[in-house]
Amino acid sequence: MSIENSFSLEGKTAWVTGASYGIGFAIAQALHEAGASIVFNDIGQPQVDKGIAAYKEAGIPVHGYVCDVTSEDAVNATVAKIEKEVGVIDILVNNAGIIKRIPMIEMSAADFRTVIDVDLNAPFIVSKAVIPAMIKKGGGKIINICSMMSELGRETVSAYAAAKGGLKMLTRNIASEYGEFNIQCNGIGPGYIETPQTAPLRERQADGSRHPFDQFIIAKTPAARWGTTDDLKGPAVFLASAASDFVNGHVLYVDGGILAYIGKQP
Ligand code: NAP
Ligand code: GCO
Repeated sequence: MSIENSFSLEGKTAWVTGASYGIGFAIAQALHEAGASIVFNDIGQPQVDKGIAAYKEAGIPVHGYVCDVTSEDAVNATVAKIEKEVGVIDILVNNAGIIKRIPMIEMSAADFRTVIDVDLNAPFIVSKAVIPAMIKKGGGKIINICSMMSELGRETVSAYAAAKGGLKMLTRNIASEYGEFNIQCNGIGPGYIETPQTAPLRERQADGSRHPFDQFIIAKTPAARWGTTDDLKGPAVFLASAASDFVNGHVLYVDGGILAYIGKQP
């Protein structure tokens, strides 16, 4: 296979969960540009409609579905619809995710459970729903969107770190259990990326100065910048394509070097 063809996704169907905007939208754009048919979902029709409009503006034909990924019934029904209306899912990107930034001892068990539900239980539910058809088809690709918090902790994100740490191990376990069926399950671990999810960490201060956390991340990142969703496009195509057929159970950190760096001396 030529190196160019090994990165092609022509003829493949890709489902990127929670991809109305943000990282999921960018990954869907990249998979489309590599040739895949794109499916996405969101938790309500207004959000799906908004996403469809955004994809249309970007010139990307998509299939949008209302689906709360924490609901096994909703996920199973959506997979059946996708398989009927689009085709068997060749590439699954478990992107949908939330964060609640609350000091642990102030966090309710309900809030903790909600984050675990979306960020860890949902990737289990969705992966479980798509793997049988991948096996029948002769293989597939699963990409779990992990995090710096798959490796590191920090104040106020206990539930998120627990979920993303678990997601790293779920990634390794799916790779272990289904690798023999030509299913590769890997993770992408974005660093700090400019999206709505991190907007509160980048807000300008009243005096116009940068947010203290913004300055902290710049000092912790060798690239001395926040990532953009474009930085994730190439890694996503690599892990979704035949170019990574012998890569399994790996988390590819796209972090500008944060995990390698002690941080710039103040
Ligand atoms: P975002 O801007 O907050 O977008 C999250 C998306 O997930 C939204 O479209 C949201 O839909 C959807 N979603 C949330 N709960 C859902 C549910 N129960 N069912 C279906 N869809 C749901 O987040 P992002 O920054 O793009 O992050 C995307 C993924 O990357 C997340 O897993 C996040 O943890 C991870 N990540 C982000 C960063 C970063 O720096 N931004 C770094 C590392 C990892 P609604 O609009 O309806 O809420
Ligand atoms: C936070 C941020 C991070 C990023 C990302 C880093 O509050 O620390 O939201 O968690 O979202 O996960 O990789």
